[in-house]
Amino acid sequence: MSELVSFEKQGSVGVITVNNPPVNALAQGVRQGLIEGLARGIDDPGVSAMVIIGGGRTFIAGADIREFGKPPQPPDLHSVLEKIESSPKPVVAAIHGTALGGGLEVCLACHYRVAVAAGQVGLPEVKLGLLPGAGGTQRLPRLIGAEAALKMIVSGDPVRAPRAKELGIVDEVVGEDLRAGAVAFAEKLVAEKKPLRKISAADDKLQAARQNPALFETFKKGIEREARGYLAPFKCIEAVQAAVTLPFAEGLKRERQLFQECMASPQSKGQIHAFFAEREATKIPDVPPGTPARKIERAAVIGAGTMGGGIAMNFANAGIPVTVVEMSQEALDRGLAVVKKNYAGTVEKGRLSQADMDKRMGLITGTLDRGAIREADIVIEAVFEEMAVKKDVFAALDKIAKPGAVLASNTSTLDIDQIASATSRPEAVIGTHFFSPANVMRLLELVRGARTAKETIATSSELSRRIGKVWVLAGNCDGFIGNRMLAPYLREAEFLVEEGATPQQVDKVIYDFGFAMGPFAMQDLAGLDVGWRIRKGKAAARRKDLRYSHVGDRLCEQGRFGQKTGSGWYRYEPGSRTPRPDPEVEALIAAAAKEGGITRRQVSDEEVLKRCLWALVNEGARILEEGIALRSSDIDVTYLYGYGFPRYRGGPMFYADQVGLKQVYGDVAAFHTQHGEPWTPAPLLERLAKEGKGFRDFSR
Ligand code: 3H9
Repeated sequence: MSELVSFEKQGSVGVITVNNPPVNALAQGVRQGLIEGLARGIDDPGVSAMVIIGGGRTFIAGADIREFGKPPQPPDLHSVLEKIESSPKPVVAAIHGTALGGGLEVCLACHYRVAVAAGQVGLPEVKLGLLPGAGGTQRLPRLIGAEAALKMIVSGDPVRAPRAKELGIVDEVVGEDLRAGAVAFAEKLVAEKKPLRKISAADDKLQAARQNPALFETFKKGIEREARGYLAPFKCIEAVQAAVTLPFAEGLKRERQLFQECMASPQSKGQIHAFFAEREATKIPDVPPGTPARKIERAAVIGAGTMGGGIAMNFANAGIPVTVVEMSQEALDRGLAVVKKNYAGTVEKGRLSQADMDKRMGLITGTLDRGAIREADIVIEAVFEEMAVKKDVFAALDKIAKPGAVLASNTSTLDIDQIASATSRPEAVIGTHFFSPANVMRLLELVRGARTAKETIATSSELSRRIGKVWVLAGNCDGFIGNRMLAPYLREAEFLVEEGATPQQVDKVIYDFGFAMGPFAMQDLAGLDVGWRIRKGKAAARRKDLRYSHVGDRLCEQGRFGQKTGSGWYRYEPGSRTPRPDPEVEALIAAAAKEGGITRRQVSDEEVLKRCLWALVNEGARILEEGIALRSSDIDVTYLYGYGFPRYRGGPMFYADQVGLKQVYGDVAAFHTQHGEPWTPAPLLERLAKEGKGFRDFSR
């Protein structure tokens, strides 16, 4: 037997256990072991049925993603499944943890499935830019109908065992002792002489879809907006359609073809990169697992503004009591009313029960008394983005907070070391850059100051995990990872419009590339005033010999702060979020260009794309070389989760690697010749390009 799969007899039931930690992925040894285990059960006259179960914390979480792209090693998964389904003795899948992707496909080849109540099943391949490639798109519709299968396969979201039972995926939800429950279930099958249920031979559940051929077009239309730019969701639909229109064997062939198409596309490479990048980001070389961390039982947030309120919701959502401190009753009432309104909106949409909303609101306590933070294990300051204000707050926190508490600043640009210098405990100070709206956006940038203790990092990262954030550790510099890269990106976007592009052209190019929105629509949404305030603070230090676009400042001088004031880079009809081009802005741009001595010209879409993207990448290269980001994939995670970079392109640094750094460097060098100093190629970009390497090859 393969080392990764064991076979044991329990009475007359052969128990085949997969032991490939951490997630029992279907590596070559597991596939081989499953075949061997089955053969033993089939050949042994003392065995009347078999159970396939996962050792450790989960059933099988899918194919081994790390094997993708390598030469395939026999046996392939198809032949394993074929052997399971054609077994003359019943095979029962016993599910705990997660049965995902190829793992669920194994279950679907079994004749019956049982699960513990906390078990989950799903086909998440679409999230990796793929589709279930081992019969999942053919068997699931035959088991639960095409419509329900489409929902699961195209969303990739798992369902819990009780729901899986309702759908018909799971035959029985068993008690905590899964093995005992599954063996008893198998014994009963034998005793009652139940038939071998082969899903591949079933057909009745497909009838509804056959009578409603419009189902697939309607489904496609329904996902068009959300799945814009993605290949895999549409291929998933095609594959399910094949289940309805073709015999099983033909459908399998079609599925395999579509799977290969997805696998060969750059999208799956980008999405698989994103999967591993997100996990890699949590690994901090000098803060290994096991680093002492403080348990967070209570939290406090200073400031009940948009950010403070959103941050408080994160704690309440995770069941952590949180005190929100404000300066005036009015500001506190306003802030808490917004929190309540946000929750009420979610209740209205049916995504939260009233009871849960009440519970969460009950965890949030508002106060004007700063002394109330005494109990908190972490205090997050979320006041005005101004150094003097932040330092005052930290000096006060230092006097009140209990020893060992983490003192965090929610800043998007400011120097964490300076903030920490206002306290007597810089080791407890860390930056927590939440993204707006803080209760929705997944990204959290943790910012490590020069003296931030490992324990502070370990505590903050554990907390990030608890509140469901994807987090990245950044070094301390102006703008950290995300906003430092954003600055040259926005700079180029504004230069491009001065040179002859329009905001709508730039936004369309970036949107069509796959971003959630272009730079101008994004600024209008975020509000132009914050950036303006920051720019004013830095005006004295700005080098007058470098080109500077005044258009953004002029807009703010006219009170055009974006959507919230009804106008910014665009104008907005009352109650509408649709950006409309504004002749007044065009005039402003033309005037600024004239003032700057710029002759306006036709700017190509290609130039727009390259200048915006390579501005990000060139700064990303500096960030990497300086150690502000630990690895290029951390930069990708930041952009995927914080800035709406298209996931199927893997992130800016991965995308640059795909294009080839030689090409990227060539473009940057050409821009440098044309536009001067701001385009000085980052030394790392130049070096890697000349060595024929990519950012992925860089390590410290
Ligand atoms: C597929 O099945 C295709 C088939 O349809 C057709 C084939 C022909 N492979 O997430 P965690 C690693 S496609 C290899 O931190 P959690 C992961 O990188 C697959 N490695 O744990 C990490 O490694 P490290 C469809 C995998 O408890 C470690 O395991 N399946 C795989 O938070 C722990 O992972 C999926 O897409 C894998 N399949 O969450 C499921 N999965 O420690 C993908 C995980 O070195 N997996 N690793 O950083 C997941 O969604 C989560 O990992 C899971 C556990 C929910 C299972």
